Amino acid sequence: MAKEPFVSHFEKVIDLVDRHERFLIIGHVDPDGDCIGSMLSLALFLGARGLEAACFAPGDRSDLFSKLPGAQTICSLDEVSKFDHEVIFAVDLPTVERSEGLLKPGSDIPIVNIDHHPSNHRFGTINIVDEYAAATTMLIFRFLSAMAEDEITPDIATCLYLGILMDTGGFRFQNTDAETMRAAGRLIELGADSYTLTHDFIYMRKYTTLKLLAPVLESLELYDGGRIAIMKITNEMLEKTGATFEDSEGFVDYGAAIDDVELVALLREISQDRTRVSLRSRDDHDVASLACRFGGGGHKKAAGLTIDSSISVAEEKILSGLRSLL
Ligand SMILES: [Mn+2]
Repeated sequence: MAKEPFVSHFEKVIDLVDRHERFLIIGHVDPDGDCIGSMLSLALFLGARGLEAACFAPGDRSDLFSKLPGAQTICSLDEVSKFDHEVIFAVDLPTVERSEGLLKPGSDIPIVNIDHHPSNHRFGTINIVDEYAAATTMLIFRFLSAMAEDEITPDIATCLYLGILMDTGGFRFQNTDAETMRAAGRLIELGADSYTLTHDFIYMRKYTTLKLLAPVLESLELYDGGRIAIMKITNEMLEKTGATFEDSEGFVDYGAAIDDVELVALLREISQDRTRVSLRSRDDHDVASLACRFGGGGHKKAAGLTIDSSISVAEEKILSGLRSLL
């Protein structure tokens, strides 16, 4: 956590909440558990105050999220385009790109930018950005606690806990520090069901996920004496197994689990001339810097990007990019 505790920022946001009634909450493309947890916890908190909150994140998301409390506040682009919001919360969202034109920095509508990506562009009217926070929900939790901890219901605690759980990989990643565990403990006291969330979001795998895992592991190749691992998901694999790309959440970590592997890339064929790449780093290599070279972003140890070329051309580009990091 940053030394600056954002107290003065929180006061400004509390003032915004007190003076307005309609809030749009925007997350990043293909929202993950932290993004969804951030959006829903805020929406539930505002909703319980009699305020209107609508959530939107572009792209795809796991069906699993639809059973979370507050999931009904997630809207389509069509719905949010008609929503006459007065304030925007951008959560777990490092840049305004791919916000479907909803985020217009410099317009009359204030933007509260709450995020933990080091690559965050600080595009908000108020920026609560702390790259040392394990999850964006850690920052939302701090904000809601500053506003009114007694208004954090078990449903809100559940959504906040989910963000921490997912972004720490079930409390296994390096970002799992004492403050993360203290926050998780407090959220359990406030009603988050740790066992059920861990079971549903960390342990459980769909049948199609396991079917897809087989060819993806088969595709794994090691380079540079085993220091680099590259895995692939092709459309053919998805068709054969009946899986979707969302079923592959976490697959990249299998590559990182191999002894001696320092860098991992998982390439996903989107079309014949478009490839999505997830990167992971062990040790000290900065994959966010590589992702940025291709117009992507993320964290030092986990980043993503899209390349406008076929999966085989993308593989060559990424392999040489990863080699440049060694
Ligand atoms: Mn996050």
